[in-house]
Amino acid sequence: MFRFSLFIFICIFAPEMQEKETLLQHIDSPEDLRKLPVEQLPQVCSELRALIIEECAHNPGHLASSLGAVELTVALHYVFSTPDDRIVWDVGHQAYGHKILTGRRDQFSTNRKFHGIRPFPSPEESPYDSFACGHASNSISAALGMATAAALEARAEGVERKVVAVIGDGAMSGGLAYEGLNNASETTGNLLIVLNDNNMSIDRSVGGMKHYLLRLQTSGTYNRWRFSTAKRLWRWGILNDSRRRAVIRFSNSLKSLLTHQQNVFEGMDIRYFGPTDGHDVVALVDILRRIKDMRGPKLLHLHTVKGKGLVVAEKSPTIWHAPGKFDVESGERISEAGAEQPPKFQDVFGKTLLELARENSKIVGVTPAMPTGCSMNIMMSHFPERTFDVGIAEGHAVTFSAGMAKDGLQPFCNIYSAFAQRAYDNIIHDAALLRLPVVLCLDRAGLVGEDGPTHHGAFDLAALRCIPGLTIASPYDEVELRNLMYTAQLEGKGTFVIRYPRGRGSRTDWHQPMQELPIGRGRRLRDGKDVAVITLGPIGTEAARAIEGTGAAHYDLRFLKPLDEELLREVAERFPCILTVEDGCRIGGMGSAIVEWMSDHGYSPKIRRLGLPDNFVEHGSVSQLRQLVGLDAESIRHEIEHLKEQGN
Ligand SMILES: Cc1ncc(C[n+]2csc(CCOP(=O)(O)OP(=O)(O)O)c2C)c(N)n1
Repeated sequence: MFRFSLFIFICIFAPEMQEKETLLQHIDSPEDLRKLPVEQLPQVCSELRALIIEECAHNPGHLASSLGAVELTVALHYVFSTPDDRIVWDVGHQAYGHKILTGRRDQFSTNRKFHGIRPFPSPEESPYDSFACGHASNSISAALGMATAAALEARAEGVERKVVAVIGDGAMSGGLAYEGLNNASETTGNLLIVLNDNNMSIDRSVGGMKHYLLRLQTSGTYNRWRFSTAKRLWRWGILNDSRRRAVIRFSNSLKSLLTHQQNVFEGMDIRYFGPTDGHDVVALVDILRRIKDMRGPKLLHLHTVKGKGLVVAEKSPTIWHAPGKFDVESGERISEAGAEQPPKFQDVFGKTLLELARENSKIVGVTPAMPTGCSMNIMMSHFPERTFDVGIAEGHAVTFSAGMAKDGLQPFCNIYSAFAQRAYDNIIHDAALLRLPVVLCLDRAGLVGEDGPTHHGAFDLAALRCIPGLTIASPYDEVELRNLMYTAQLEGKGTFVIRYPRGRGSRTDWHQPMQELPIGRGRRLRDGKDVAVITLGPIGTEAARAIEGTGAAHYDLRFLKPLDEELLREVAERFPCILTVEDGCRIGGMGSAIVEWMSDHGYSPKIRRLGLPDNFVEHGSVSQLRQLVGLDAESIRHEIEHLKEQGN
């Protein structure tokens, strides 16, 4: 079925695109798009969709979300005067069409590649990218800030730019979005929130808002009547800014009465339009034109289909959220070769959690919207009642876990390291302060590769190290990950952080019986002289390659907190030079902890610290980025040799 539909799609569009001139070829900026008659927009959408599919097949990225937002993207750039009017994309993973229409068509083949265009919109790349993207649910707050700036500026200059936030129903589950909505009701600026509702996050959307949005219906006739009446009242001078809110409130109450339905957005004094079909580009242009000059906060609710236009993606949007390479003709995903590869850390986490949950009935799993991404879906399929996807809500995930821990359960809360930044106070105040037994597993710690600076798990070690009472560990390999997970769920271990990276580990024999590890104890992996290399976590395997043949010793610290003082004393007394290697920021991380310990205990060996630099590391493959920041085996070896020379 899929092959057939893809075949039809390619038959219709691909030959046309090869042989005929396309409209897209002539669109170098939204200015060019705006010169086209509205009737040609469906063709632009088809071409845009075909180009996104074609490129993502070879150069993987966030496919399904971008396919679902094609018509919306075209309509927004057609109606609004971008870049002067602002579009703020939430996450920005749906913005490939936006990139292509805003002067990056020819560079789109470099999307996400080292030195290529960025994975998410960024004002550093284009004036059309109005704000930082990557972490969910910030668009409403940022757009409200811009609308406020525009309103204040307009008082001085007389022209007011329009600001549009585009947010998915998944991102709408994040607390920050509600904070933005709550505050938005106050604005007199021209703010439009477009709710791109496809009933999907990466996995299925969850929670009350999802059910609410599914039920929300309004009358088209009523909306049309309200548009024209409001316009007339403005023209006659009856409606003005000071009366606007009272009139909106009155009309919202009338609407609730007529539709027998409360509308949560209208309850917050935000004008609500929709829900409407987000794939009818001509109708979208019409509605945007009609609402774009209305001042104050308004929300346009669109129904879209994630993966629209690619049948297999429409059917399995979770897999096709970021499917990797695929064959355009057959539609089959191209899997990595080699049967005997070590597993991904996330899968070892997922399978081990299930094993532990079978033995320990107090174990529960919590994920903020990443059940597939962190492999908690494995436990979820066996113990649905003990596994919780809480939506894109990292802070809540931690506090919710802490609540369960307080009353006797043993939560494993898994959050990507970079997204856990959102939960900093929750970790301190709600978990660590009471030493509650929450096991916080930080997936995607360290360099993550193509997703770039917003997604590198760079800061967790430095940020968490100063929190009293936490245990912080990182496994050298998959077997160690299992042992740490086993240890963390034993009685009396308090709040326990385990960080591990994206991607595969180093062992195919990972499925070993689990054993308890002594808290705060590292190990010597290799003895040597002159230089001691101390590593934390799987970056140690890269260091082990570098150490080969240099004569240096290798210690795996295993726990950043508490520090293994015996190990550090041995190193201080036996080695004149120490090299520390960590896959996290140099400032404040493991190297800093060791420098502090040495200083506090009266030792003064020569110490070199390797880690992530004091700048946001760009995107590229992990191996390219390791070379860039000096964390590849060759750079590490070079540092060892350099230290040896200095020590002699
Ligand atoms: C703070 C944060 N948590 C998690 C993620 C991972 N993430 C990226 S996209 C996404 C789903 C977004 O769903 P939605 O907003 O509905 O957009 P859709 O992909 O459905 O178009 C998630 C959970 C993130 N980017 N930021």
